[in-house]
Amino acid sequence: MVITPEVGRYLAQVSRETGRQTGILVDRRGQIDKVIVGTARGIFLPDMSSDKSGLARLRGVRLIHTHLTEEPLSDEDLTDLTLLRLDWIAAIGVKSDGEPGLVHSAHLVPQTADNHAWEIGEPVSLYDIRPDFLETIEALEEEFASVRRAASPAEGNECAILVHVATGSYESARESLEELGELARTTGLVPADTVIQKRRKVDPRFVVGRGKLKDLIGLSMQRGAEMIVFDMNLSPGQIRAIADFTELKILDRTQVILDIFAQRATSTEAKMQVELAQLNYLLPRLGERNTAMSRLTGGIGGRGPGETKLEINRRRVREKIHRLEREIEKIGQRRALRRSRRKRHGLPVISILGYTNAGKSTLLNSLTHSAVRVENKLFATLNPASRRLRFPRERDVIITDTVGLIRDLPADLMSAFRATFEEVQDSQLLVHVVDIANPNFEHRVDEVNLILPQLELDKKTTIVLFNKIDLVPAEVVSNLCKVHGAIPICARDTSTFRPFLDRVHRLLWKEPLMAETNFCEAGQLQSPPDL
Ligand SMILES: Nc1nc2c(ncn2[C@@H]2O[C@H](COP(=O)(O)OP(=O)(O)OP(=O)(O)O)[C@@H](O)[C@H]2O)c(=O)[nH]1
Ligand SMILES: [Mg+2]
Repeated sequence: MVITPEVGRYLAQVSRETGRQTGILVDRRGQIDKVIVGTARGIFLPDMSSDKSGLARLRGVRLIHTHLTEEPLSDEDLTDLTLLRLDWIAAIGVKSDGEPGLVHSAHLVPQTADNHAWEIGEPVSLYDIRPDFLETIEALEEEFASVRRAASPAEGNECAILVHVATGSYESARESLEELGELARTTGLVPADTVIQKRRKVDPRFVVGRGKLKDLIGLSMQRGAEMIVFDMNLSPGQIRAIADFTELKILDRTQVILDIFAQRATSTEAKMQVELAQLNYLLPRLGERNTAMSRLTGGIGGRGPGETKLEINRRRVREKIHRLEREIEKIGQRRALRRSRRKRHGLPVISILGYTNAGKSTLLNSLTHSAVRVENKLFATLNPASRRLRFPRERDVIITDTVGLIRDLPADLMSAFRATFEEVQDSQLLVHVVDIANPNFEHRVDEVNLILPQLELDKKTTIVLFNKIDLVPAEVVSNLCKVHGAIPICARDTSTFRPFLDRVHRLLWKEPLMAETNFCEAGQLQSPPDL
């Protein structure tokens, strides 16, 4: 039984006598967990955040309360239902003689056509409430579980709702969300839904308004998501406030990018750099003990920086940061030594850089017949690779591949990876690779041009390469190249390299590539032993 008529009648009588709403929270076994006395208009539920039944699941508790004027469920009632993920909410109307009237009720539902998180039942008399309550709730739980399973097919893949708070245009919001979706998928999350909220100003506490947060909780329930990823960087306070309010795991863009880097890092140096960035990100977020913190430090799929699985505290994190900084500096010194050895060889250095996934490593591989990791994934390269390339007349150059750049590169990562870009500062020539098959390539060019000054690379001679021309109609390519002063290439096809290599040759040795050099056919490019 949802509620026995005796208890219902008793609640109604008490309410009539006191002139206040009264309610009970009942668990699945039918035990009354709490009794609550409200005001004439409403009822305030106790804080239940400590007895969580698990994210994105029903709480296992139903609320049965009274309404003095037999009014239907209020907005506050429906908010309680969603926020607390109650099994069921019912309002027993109280007649003037203290007898129970109609019972209004609602429960949460997975995906509905009209996108409401709840379903409101027909009002019935207390004596007509369906007796098969438990079965209904169990069936509902099963439905929620199957939504969750459908949303994240692989074990361990967490489902997330992606949220963009748009203070600018809708177009740029969509573009940015698309990229966040790519980032999320790269890190192993399954984007279950995306939400764009237009706001004049970001709410300083909750980023979006409380009403929107409530919708997000409903949506996450419906989609089986246990996590919300914000397409921006959140302050520690914002993450805490939102996580406390929603009881969901809250991530921001920085965390997603850090997680990708953490998964990608293979060399000791890259691992240390990423861990340093993660710890720097974490430090200001380690506050007082707080439920939001465990969600926060847990990272994605339980991955966090090295030691977070153990007991963490600020002092230990600080110590670790100092240790890492010292070690990274030592590696930097060794790198400097290598650099100076190269300088003694007097070889010119060409650095390839550009937005992530533009085709930088593919270009390096094709130029030097090497096998640097190429992947249709973001941040495939974390360890910059250098190779030697021989031009005619035994003219050798060093070609260096770099870590991909991205919009709003987290500051902590930026400083961690600054060292790898130091090498690039020695280069005579920069090659900026652009994936023109990406519809947003122009914005990406702008983003890279914004980052270059931060890496002190904006004064260098730069060749802009428009890559992946095999995916774009030829006349579009030639127009775009004219407008942007770029050179077209297909990084996978060395036969397209001639104009590019000719430009390199002119810039480095002030003379064109010899006409007779059949330089561009595969096999003609030489790559002598590496340094
Ligand atoms: N169709 C086509 N695909 C290309 C071309 N160049 C690269 N790709 C593909 O683009 C994807 C990314 O290539 P990468 O060379 O890994 O790109 P990257 O710039 O090094 O990327 P990160 O290291 O992740 O920053 C891979 O799937 C490549 O096969 C091209 O000219 N044409
Ligand atoms: Mg790469």
